[in-house]
Amino acid sequence: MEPTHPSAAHHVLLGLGANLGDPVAQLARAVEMLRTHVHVDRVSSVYRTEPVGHADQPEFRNLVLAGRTALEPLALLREMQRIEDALGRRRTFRNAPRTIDVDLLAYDGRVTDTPELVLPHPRLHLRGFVLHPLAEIEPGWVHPVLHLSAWRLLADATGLERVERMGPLDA
Ligand code: PH2
Ligand code: MG
Ligand code: MG
Repeated sequence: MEPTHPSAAHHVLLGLGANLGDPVAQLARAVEMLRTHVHVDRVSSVYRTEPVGHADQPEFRNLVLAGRTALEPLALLREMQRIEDALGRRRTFRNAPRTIDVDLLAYDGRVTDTPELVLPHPRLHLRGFVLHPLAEIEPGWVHPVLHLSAWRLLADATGLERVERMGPLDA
């Protein structure tokens, strides 16, 4: 097994999405900016996904990355928001189109529910745009509340939005 630096010992899963501007370029830029704070182990393919929630908006491009960080969850969240701001995110309404969205899906096996942060992400097991890329890179990851693997969550999910795998981020 690859040695883990003790200061980057927390396993994290991040979900990224974009549907304004140049979505794939913004995903690539966000992944690069995240490398300052997260040792990135795996990045999924880019997926073209049907918008969930607010239907009348462009298709999304989504990916999931797995890595390790030394930051505590709220400190990581702050850095993620800084990256969203730097890439031109405007906060308008819930589920609005966005140049970039970076969500903390999971942090170690932590389970928490506070106004700032809910872990694991409360809807990750319901969303094809998370489950498909997650099952691609970490099929054996176990949801700490549902106690089901990513692969199982995807296999059992019904009525997911349309999701199409496009290819690697850098291709
Ligand atoms: N993000 C949302 C709401 N709906 N739909 C898709 N396909 N992809 C997303 O990333 C997404 C969404 C809120 O963050
Ligand atoms: Mg989101
Ligand atoms: Mg978000």
